[in-house]
Amino acid sequence: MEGETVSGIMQTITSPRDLSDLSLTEMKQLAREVRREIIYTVSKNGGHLAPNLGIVELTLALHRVFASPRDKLIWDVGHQSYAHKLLTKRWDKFHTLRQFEGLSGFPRPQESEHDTFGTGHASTSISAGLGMVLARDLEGEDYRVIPIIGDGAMTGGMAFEALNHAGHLKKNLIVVLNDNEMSICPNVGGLASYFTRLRTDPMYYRSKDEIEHLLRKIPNIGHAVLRIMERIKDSLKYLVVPGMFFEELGFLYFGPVDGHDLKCLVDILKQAGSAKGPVLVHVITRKGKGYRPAEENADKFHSTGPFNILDGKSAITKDVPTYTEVFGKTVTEEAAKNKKIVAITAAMGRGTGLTEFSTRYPHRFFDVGIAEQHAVTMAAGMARSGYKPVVAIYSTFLQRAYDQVLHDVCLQNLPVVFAIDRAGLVGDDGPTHHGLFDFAYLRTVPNMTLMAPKDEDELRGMLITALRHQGPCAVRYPRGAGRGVPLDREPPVIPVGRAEVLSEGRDITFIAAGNCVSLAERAAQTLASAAIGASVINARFIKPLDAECILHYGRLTGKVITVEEHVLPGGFGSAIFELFNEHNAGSIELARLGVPDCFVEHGSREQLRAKYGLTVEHLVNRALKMLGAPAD
Ligand SMILES: Cc1ncc(C[n+]2csc(CCOP(=O)(O)OP(=O)(O)O)c2C)c(N)n1
Repeated sequence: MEGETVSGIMQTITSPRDLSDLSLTEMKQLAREVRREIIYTVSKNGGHLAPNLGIVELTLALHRVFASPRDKLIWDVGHQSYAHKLLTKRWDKFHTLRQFEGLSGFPRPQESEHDTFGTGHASTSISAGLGMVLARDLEGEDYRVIPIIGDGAMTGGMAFEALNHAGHLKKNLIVVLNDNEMSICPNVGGLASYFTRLRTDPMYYRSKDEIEHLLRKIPNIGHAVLRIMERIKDSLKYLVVPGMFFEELGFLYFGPVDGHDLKCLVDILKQAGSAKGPVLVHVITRKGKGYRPAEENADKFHSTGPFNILDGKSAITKDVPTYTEVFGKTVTEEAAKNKKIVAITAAMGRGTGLTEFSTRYPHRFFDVGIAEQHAVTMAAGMARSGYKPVVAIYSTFLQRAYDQVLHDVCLQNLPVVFAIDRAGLVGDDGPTHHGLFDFAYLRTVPNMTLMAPKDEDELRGMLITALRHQGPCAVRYPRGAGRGVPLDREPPVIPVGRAEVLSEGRDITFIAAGNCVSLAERAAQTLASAAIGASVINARFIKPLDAECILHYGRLTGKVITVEEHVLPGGFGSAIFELFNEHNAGSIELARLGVPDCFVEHGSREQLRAKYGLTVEHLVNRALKMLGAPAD
């Protein structure tokens, strides 16, 4: 099928400039071709289906009106950039989307000159755009800068900070708001309600120009009214101008416009392109547009694995629960026993496994929007007031709330539980989404207790431990299915700072963190068949470390290999190194296995683990090398 769909209009597009030669009918045909290609490729490779289907016409219109790469399109989050990729000379590689060494699922400047700014985390586009605008003006150049941001991403604090600044600077900037009423799940907050009012009140469905135009048409009266309108501008504005909020910030507001009507889109973008100062174009789109299963289940199809095109059913069968599911179930069970437990998510209720909690305990569930910083400080406030907040955030997104973790939670030693999902290598979403830095950024903060479970049953125990603990506690666990271990026993509370010795051997010690424990166990088994005795320690706590146990086995064997799915600088192995250093145990030979000091690309987790030496074979070879034996 690769290349098979390169037919029709798409074949004639060698550069986005070619779009300006197309008739409206041809543009519509092109939109159909682009949609078909996206549906087909995502059904095979997985990816962000619904956001991309919703933005096809808008992408076509943007490329028709603006001259990329001279004009800068900046895709907020960047998960909706598939149509942009297809129109910017990447059609032939599109079948490699999200695959190892293939096209990224997000904009990457290394991939194309049309990807002007790398994205993956939400709410950055307006700040980045404003930076480009300032550079442009300092250079005396005149290209257009166009951040495209969703209504979900607009709930992030950074977006507000940037709007506030841009309105003040009054420089030419065109912000396109792609409003589909959805974040991953339905969007939340006052801003979302405001957008709904803009969308639904027919009174609002007129642009300011349109109103002026209409008034001018009325002989005599029209001009007089316009003059009065100027005088009582502000009060009248509240009545007839829709985007008052943006206007107050200093933006000229255009819209709302139907985001699937190519002609209207092109017209309004042209107007916006010639306006002076910052403008905001409010575009209404439908998430999942053109593929019924995605339209009906936009949250499920926000990001999907491979699926069957005919019925939208997942092509992946699974019988082992994911870590996420086990977390969700456990926290819901615990909430039944302890009414002080509340759950907080930053727009990732489904992704973090909190759906059941939200239906069972709607008053104790808080979706704050894409606002990780606010989520953490809000949790601190609730903890201060006697509650037990569980803040469930992906490892990569918690990076954004580092100061809130440090200054608002840990400094006051507040009992907030951080459930850190998608830790380690996440696979096909790539460098913006791998959770490879959390040991480093959390273990340096005083008062923090940091755990990583070896399997999904231990996750339950750690969660219960964290819920009983009287200070900040973080449990970090990986994406995907657990190890399939039994989950029938009552999970025990784990003594804080106590590691688990899984096997004893006198030749070498593996000390592993989280999901790398199983690698160490299998490596020890392989070594045993060569009469080499390896001790295997499941660290369980990254902080505080079980110093006694680790030093004992380190001294016993004299050789230690640490294993972690995390970057080596500042990671778990570094913590062990510091421990040995503090206890004058520097004579213990130490090798640290993990991800080197680099950003890891996208690919399957197996491919990435193989590339970065996180395989049983690699562990065995490293042990043999340390023991002076010839490696395979
Ligand atoms: C800082 C951050 N937190 C969470 C996410 C996860 N995330 C990816 S897309 C998305 C929803 C974005 O909604 P919107 O901007 O409206 O775009 P849509 O998918 O609806 O087109 C979220 C929460 C993220 N990318 N970045």
